[in-house]
Amino acid sequence: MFQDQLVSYSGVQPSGNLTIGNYLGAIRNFSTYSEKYKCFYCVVDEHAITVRQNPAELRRRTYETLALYMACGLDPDKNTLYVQSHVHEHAELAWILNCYTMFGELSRMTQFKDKSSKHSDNINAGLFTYPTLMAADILLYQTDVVPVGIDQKQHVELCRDIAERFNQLYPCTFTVPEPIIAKSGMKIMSLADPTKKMSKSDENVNAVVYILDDRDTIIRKFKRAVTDSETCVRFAEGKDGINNLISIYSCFTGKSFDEIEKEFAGKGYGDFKLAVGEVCADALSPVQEKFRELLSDKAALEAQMRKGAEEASYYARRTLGKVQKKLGFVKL
Ligand code: ATP
Ligand code: LTN
Repeated sequence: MFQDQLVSYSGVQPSGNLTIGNYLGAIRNFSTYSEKYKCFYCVVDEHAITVRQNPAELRRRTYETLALYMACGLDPDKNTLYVQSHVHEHAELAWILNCYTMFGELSRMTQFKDKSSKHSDNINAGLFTYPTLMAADILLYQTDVVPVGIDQKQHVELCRDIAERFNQLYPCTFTVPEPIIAKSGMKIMSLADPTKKMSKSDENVNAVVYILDDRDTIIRKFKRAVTDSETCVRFAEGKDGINNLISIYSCFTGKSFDEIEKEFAGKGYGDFKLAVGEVCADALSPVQEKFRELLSDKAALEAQMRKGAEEASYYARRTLGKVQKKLGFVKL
């Protein structure tokens, strides 16, 4: 909390084209906090380099991610939208928090285990200490709530542990944040392997629906989604593919699982897949249109980045100054 205002904070890596998992699990929910909270939403480019990135693509995706935040309804006058590397306090606080985070804690992070097995040729120290940089992001802004998909819950919990440990040694330094995980859309699964999370860095483009995919591509990808050998549309254990499609349909239409089962009673998987594709394409179409308009004006996006960085720096500077003082760093 900053000056009696509750704070919401989240981030997305510009590490690939954003997916409907990013949209339904995270970005779509961000704007619901704008009225009640002071909101900070960051494009976390420093996190993205824990995996090798092509510089030109990273730069392009940083602009695109900011434009998508805005296209998904985040008003830059009501939310602080900015790029992580523009606020140097993130990296500085991350170093300090590294000294208050245990090797064993970081070793238990499932994202580290997943990513180090996926990138076995590049298990760098940044990949290992990724969660302390994320904790720095969150704690710099005295954050109360962190809206994320369920895959990030473990990182937010570690952030809480770090904050509590720090507060015990140096009282009242940080607000201890809570993860907020939306009931629907918390984990959208891959269309090719519905036991795996849909992820923007998946090499199989057919496994993933991107926010910017055109209508025909979206419909084709849903048509090809892996399901099972039954024909009846119902949510049940072991039917991961259909369960995932029901969840997606529910997220886009607001209908309950029961209502969906009734709507498709007597119809086959083909009809259902087409309907999922159509509601998804309909929902994304206005986002895509706004995105194109925003991306065509790079100077305006840069002005937006500058404004966001200035706003964020003001808060980040205050918290970092407080931390440095508590630690005993000499202030000149
Ligand atoms: P990468 O493939 O590079 O690891 P990612 O697709 O997992 O990326 P992130 O940038 O790590 O995306 O995540 C941004 C936000 O989107 C986070 O809050 C994360 O929890 C959420 N998110 C990512 N994938 C999904 C998904 N499949 N379902 C629901 N939420 C998701
Ligand atoms: N680790 C997150 C992205 C992220 C984030 C954050 C989310 C970086 N910093 C702070 C919430 C709060 C991810 O991979 N999705």
